[in-house]
Amino acid sequence: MLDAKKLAEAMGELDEDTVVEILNGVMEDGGTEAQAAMDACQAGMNKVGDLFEEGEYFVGDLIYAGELMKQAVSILKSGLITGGGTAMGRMLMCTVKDDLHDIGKNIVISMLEASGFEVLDLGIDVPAEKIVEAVKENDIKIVALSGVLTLAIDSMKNTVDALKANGLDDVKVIIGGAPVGEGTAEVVGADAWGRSPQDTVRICREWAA
Ligand code: B12
Repeated sequence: MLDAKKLAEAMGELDEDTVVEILNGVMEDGGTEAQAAMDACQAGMNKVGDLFEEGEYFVGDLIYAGELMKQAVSILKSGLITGGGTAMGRMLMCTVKDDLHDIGKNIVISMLEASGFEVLDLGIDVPAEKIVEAVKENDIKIVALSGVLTLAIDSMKNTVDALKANGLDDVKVIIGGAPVGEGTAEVVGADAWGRSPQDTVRICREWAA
């Protein structure tokens, strides 16, 4: 049985041994609690963010936290994957300009791929023009934009504006990441927003159907 509180605390304290031990235990038990474990890891990451803001952690700790989270995702991956691997077509995803965070993006991409999408991953810090170019070149109909910094909202808006300015109004855009919430899609001009990888999969599958 997963001890979510202990896992979140271990993640927040960057206690790699305990995190890995708990996660391996979850997978040895069949992986049914993989999503709950992922949520606990994310709660731990929030703690890391708080400690960084309070001046207790430094950028080195954020980098270490990022590596630990990547390790967590790789251990839990097969348990997070939801069924439905029929071919859903190609889409594009990236982290928007000026934002270098990619852990959330990579989790979302793993889930999209597991649900049958072929995802063109443009990486991090991607300017609007590069997204427009890739959409045109690859005849993309769905774009997913990720961003964790508050300033990512501006970059998302610039991207949607650039798509429209290039006549790509029929391209569906979904946005997500920590600063994105109710009402952000409207501000940005996106078609939808999502809180989780599961939201992204559900919405993109509806669009691709
Ligand atoms: C790890 C980390 C880093 C690592 C990133 C490593 C990497 N490869 O990504 C490094 C060290 C590089 C880093 C750098 C910085 N960081 Co940082 N970082 C974090 C930290 C601790 C965790 C982020 C994370 O990975 N979370 C876990 C993932 C899984 O969550 P997520 O990204 O939100 O994604 C989930 C959902 O949002 C959703 N989702 C994500 N994308 C999408 C997309 C769609 C379409 C949908 C539907 C859903 C969706 O699904 C995901 C899975 O559930 C956060 C603190 C926090 N509480 O988040 C700070 C944080 C984001 N960082 C912060 C800051 C300030 C910085 C720096 C400026 C620090 C500095 N002084 O240099 C730099 C900025 C660099 C830049 N230009 O981007 C601030 C941002 C403040 C703000 N509001 O703008 C935070 C909040 C810390 C804090 N509390 O101060 N950081």
